[in-house]
Amino acid sequence: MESPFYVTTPIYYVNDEPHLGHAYTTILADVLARYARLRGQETFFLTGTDEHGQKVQQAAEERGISPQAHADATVVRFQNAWEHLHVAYDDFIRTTQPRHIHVVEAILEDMWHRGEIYLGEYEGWYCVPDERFWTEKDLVEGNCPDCGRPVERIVEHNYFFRMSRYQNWLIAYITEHPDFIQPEVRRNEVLGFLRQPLGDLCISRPASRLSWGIPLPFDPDYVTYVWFDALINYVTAAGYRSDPVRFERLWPHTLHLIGKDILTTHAVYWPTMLYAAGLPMPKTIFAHGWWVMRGAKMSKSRGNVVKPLDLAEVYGVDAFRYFLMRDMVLGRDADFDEARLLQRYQSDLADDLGNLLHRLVNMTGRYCEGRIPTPAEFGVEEVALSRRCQPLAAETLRRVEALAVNEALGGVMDVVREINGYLERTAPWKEAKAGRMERVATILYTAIEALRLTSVLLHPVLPERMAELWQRLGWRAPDPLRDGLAWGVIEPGTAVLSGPPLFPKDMEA
Ligand code: ME8
Repeated sequence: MESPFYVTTPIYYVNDEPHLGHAYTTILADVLARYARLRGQETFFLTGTDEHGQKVQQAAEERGISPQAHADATVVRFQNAWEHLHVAYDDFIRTTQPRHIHVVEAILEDMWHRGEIYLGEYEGWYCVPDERFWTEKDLVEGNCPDCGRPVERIVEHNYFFRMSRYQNWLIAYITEHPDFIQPEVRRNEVLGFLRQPLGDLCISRPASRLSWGIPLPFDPDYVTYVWFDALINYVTAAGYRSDPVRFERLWPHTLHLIGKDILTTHAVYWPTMLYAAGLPMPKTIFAHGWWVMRGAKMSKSRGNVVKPLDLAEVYGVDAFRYFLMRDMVLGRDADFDEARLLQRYQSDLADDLGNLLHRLVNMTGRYCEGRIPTPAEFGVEEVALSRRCQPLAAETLRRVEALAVNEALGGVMDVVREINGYLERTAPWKEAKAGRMERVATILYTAIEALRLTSVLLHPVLPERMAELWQRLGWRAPDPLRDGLAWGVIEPGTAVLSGPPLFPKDMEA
């Protein structure tokens, strides 16, 4: 039995409009989940929204509505965006849901009773828009080091989690589990951070200043710090305290996908919180790079935010997904360049893949009465192509498992190009002219079967376009889809369908 696969995205601030960065992490999680399902693993893919905190409270006040009403109105932007981008999550968690609030309360209560939380005094520089305290030395010219805006001096009583206790444990755990924080550059960054003394974590905010949060069960004058609340979403949705059997089965196989901007919260706060709560660790925390524009991080203040839905509108949703997956080496930053998207679209999708289908359907129409032909004897070329195809599924799934999605896609597209090369060399149109129809049948069958196999391996990235391709080939994809990963699956005799190009070239007009 394959182990289960549990993948999470960060839960996004409900106030934000979905942008390219959100879309990237979410599509990546979707692609990994779809490949895991293809492998036959029990798969659970979670995304959601982070709905408490100052920013939501402020935005609601500005609109003159309750924070909950504000969250209810804005969450749909994420839900609609994911639906539009063909994201098939299994669960969407909102931190304002009772199921989550119960778990946060239970964890706080338990940690309070076991002395993991104490009341102390907090003094520091607070950045209101970022909802974060900074120390004197963090400040850049007296301003918030993150957003550059002015900070306020605040002294107050607050509750603290004894995070400092777990510094040595965490260093040892990270060192002994090389898969825990990935990629290596991020693991080293965390270990570097842990060379400084680790303080305790302030986990409350006075309700007088911030009321939009989960009240501490042992002191209702305080609400839970938004990160302490938000991180817990991952265990809530996996069934912690509601379905212990499922939780035990899934949790040790968790992959948290995050952007590198939220590494410390996930790689330092979260593991120590889990450890203090007596819970096991997730398998991997993977921090991917940023999409940047000419070297600069996209941000609203810089005015260089890419709206994913606008791009998907122009190039088609699946092509947009393909570009994001093909062009980012996981872990590194990638420059977002629309010219590159266009180039990928035209060469990989329109020329290599779409055109191949078009040619095969046309030739099947012309030479084989529009039906998938029965092959005769395989020659050297056919044996070579089928040998190239047979290990492709295992190779692709292995690369995806190692989180090398761009390489996996590169490998499949190499085979698509080889099918084109095979057709050029075997030239079925010449064989037809010479009246060697058995040879035509063998060539078309082999090329169609090879294309069908590659299409199953591209389906996690191009779900809608590949379903369309199957229709054109008259192929009814089996359930489970993995049965379609074998060689020799397509049935001779099925009618093919001609239609408009899979990836039209005049879309930018
Ligand atoms: O941080 N390139 O939510 P958030 C790639 N609520 N990915 C990017 C990106 C970019 N330019 N910009 C953003 C939060 N992202 C918290 C998370 S989790 C318990 C709480 C992605 O709405 C990336 O995944 O600010 C990043 O981690 C996430 O958006 C931040 O989303």
